[in-house]
Amino acid sequence: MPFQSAFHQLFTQDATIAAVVFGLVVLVLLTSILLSWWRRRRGCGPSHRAEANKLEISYVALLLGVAIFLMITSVNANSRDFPDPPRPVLRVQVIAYQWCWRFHYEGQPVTVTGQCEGGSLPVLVLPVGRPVELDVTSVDVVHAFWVPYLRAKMYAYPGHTNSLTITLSHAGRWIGRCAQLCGLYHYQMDFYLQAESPAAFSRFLRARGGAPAAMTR
Ligand SMILES: [Cu+2]
Repeated sequence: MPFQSAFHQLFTQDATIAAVVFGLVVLVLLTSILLSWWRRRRGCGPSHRAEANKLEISYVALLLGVAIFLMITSVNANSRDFPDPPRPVLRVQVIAYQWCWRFHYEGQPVTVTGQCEGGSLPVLVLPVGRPVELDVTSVDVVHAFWVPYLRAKMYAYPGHTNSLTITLSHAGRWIGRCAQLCGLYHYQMDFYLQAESPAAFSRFLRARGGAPAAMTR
């Protein structure tokens, strides 16, 4: 999925810059502590210099340069046009509520939910290699559907549906979370995304009274 690679690129770049800046700050801090300790040992007190204009201006210029670079690359990535996703073979309604999730397979008598509070998390089972549209909504307050593995997040608003088409490349199981503070038990709003081979996915639907033939094309 093209948006995944755009996000991945930007995230890697930003995380690298953040790590370098953090390293520099720690280095300057440690050097200052060591220098001050060294001066005290030699009997000289702290420096009486009140200003270090050149140093401060270079510091501000460096930070400004980094901020401008981050802004330009972010705006560029955001303004990129991505090709329309392929036509989905399956639509799943992702319904968020305080404080768990419900997944309804459209056109099928299949709805999956769980007990986030008790730790039995709902599992969103999807077929590998097939485009699936996730229609994300909420029945109460604003939540956000977030699967870190997918590099994608979608807000779940009450009375509105946000759609996201994904194609999973291989079988696996990944954690998903609510990424919008939505109340007291927000932290419990986790779920699993599980990708199965189309045959296993058909079995999953059939076991719940679904008709998998309706999905394949
Ligand atoms: Cu939440």
